[in-house]
Amino acid sequence: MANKLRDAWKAGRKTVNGWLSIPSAFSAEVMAQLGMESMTVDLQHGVHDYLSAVASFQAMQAHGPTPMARLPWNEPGIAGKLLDAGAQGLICPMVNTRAQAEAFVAACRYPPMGARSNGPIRAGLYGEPGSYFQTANDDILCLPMIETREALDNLDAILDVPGVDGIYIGPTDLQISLGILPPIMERQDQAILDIYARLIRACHERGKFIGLHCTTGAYVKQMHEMGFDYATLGSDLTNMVMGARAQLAAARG
Ligand code: 3PY
Ligand code: MG
Repeated sequence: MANKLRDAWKAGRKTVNGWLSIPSAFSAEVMAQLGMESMTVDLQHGVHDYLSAVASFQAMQAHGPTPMARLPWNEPGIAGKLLDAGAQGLICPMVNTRAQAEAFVAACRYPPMGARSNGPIRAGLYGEPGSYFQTANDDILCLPMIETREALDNLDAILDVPGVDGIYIGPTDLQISLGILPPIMERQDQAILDIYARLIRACHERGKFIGLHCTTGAYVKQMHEMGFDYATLGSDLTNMVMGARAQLAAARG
């Protein structure tokens, strides 16, 4: 089975990623029918646990976004469980060194590329019956997060790890690490945009993909135009709050 998201990026198509923080299959289903190319269940700062993540993968399946998850941390146990449950891409927070990137890749790939254990209990339902093991190492997207000064310093070493498909920027942790305070998701400061430009160049020189976390459609568009392959459009939670707040303000006149 191919990964539609990887195919889109290879073809040069910019994609929008949905972000699920609310531990509800219904929320996942409603988000999934909006037409975003991928949908990421957040087990780090989102309220999801393993079972709500599984239910969210089930709920989004009919609508076809590529199912992804953000790990709570760089830990192979939960990485394997989320892949077995059907995640076709993992985003891993706080990958700061080559060794940490190698550990993350090892958790996502079957031997000889990695050390993932075999047992795709739900993932095996996707694609041709019995084909999962043959294609998983090529299909699964392995996306370490670059969100510290240390990760910027080790960027080349992280990107050069075989099996790293690309990176995902955590704008607020990156700013905290760099001392650019207060942390703001959609900064326009030239210093930050210059870092983003350098990261885009480093990824694209190697044929790797790059995305980041955003809150608004306007910033997603700006980041796509800047060269990002994918960008996250807020979350189910932030979109709910922003929509409700705007309508409440309109109602109160
Ligand atoms: C950050 O801003 O650090 C993030 O991880 C966004 O998800
Ligand atoms: Mg972060």
